[in-house]
Amino acid sequence: LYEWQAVHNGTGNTQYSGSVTLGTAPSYTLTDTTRGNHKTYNLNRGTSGTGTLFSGPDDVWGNGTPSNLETAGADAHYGAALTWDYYKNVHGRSGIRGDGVGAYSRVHYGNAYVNAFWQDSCFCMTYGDGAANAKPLTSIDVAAHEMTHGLTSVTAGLVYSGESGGLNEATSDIFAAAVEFYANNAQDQGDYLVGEKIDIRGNGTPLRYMDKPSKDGSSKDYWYSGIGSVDVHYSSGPANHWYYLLSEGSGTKTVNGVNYDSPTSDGLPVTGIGRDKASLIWFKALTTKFNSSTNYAGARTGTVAVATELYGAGSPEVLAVQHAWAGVNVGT
Ligand code: ASN
Ligand code: ZN
Repeated sequence: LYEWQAVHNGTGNTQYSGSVTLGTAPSYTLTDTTRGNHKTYNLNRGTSGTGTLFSGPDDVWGNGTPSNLETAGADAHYGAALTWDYYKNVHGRSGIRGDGVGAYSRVHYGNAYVNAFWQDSCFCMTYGDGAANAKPLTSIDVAAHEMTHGLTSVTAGLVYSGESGGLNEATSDIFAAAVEFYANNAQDQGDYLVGEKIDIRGNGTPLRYMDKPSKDGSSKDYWYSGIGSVDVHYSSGPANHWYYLLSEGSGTKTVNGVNYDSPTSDGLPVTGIGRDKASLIWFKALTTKFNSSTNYAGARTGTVAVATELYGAGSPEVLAVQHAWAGVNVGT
């Protein structure tokens, strides 16, 4: 009539998030029975297949250093669990497809591979070990970024090129930030930076900045005609910037000890409405308004429509959405 599975809570000694609780299964594997049986596999530097499901004689995973191969598994498993919890508890969505079924994660992809990625074909996300195999790309924000590519794929389906590609990337960065704040992890506090833990540049700076995207040297702060021809990780800039402006407002601000200074293209100030409302507006626009070819103008129309449904025409929230778009040079 029904299957009963013991809920196990293992301990993960992660590299980026300290000691955390992990959903595991008996005798023991990284199988999260309360989150759609999300599993985490060890590719052991291979680049194909699923490798081996992390398993071991005890329910303690990793030791906080990358030389212990379980450590990256613990980080990835934790990031997937947080992302699952965020979508379920904040947006009422159970799993990427909303069907209660987990994806899966693969760590230790390749040798010193400096990237992570989502694939629709396997409904899975994969992480390299980073430079010198010392900085696996398994931080909370990277996990949430990759898993969100799955969500985007099964909802709006934003094509991964041109302006829709920039919006696809921004969606992953926006929820990467939202999940990191939601996690409230003492070792990895929420911020509007992407990849600040994984040292992908080797000089300690983040991969991307949402308050002023051009701080990375490549991303665009403002929309312009032709932005669709730049790499999607740079054309994401205006939408990341919009999310920051809508959440926190323009100008200087310190959040969780990080200093931000967010400009606007028109020089006019934007008053933020808080991250929770900004995230809700983007989630509802993604899942009910956007389609595969939505561009920046369409993102403005869709988010204004959602804010109007949620908060009413002429509400402060609608005005803030409009002002934040104007601040990144989308409409006036
Ligand atoms: N890490 C990259 C991303 O998720 C991989 C890619 O270029 N698609 O955006
Ligand atoms: Zn991405």
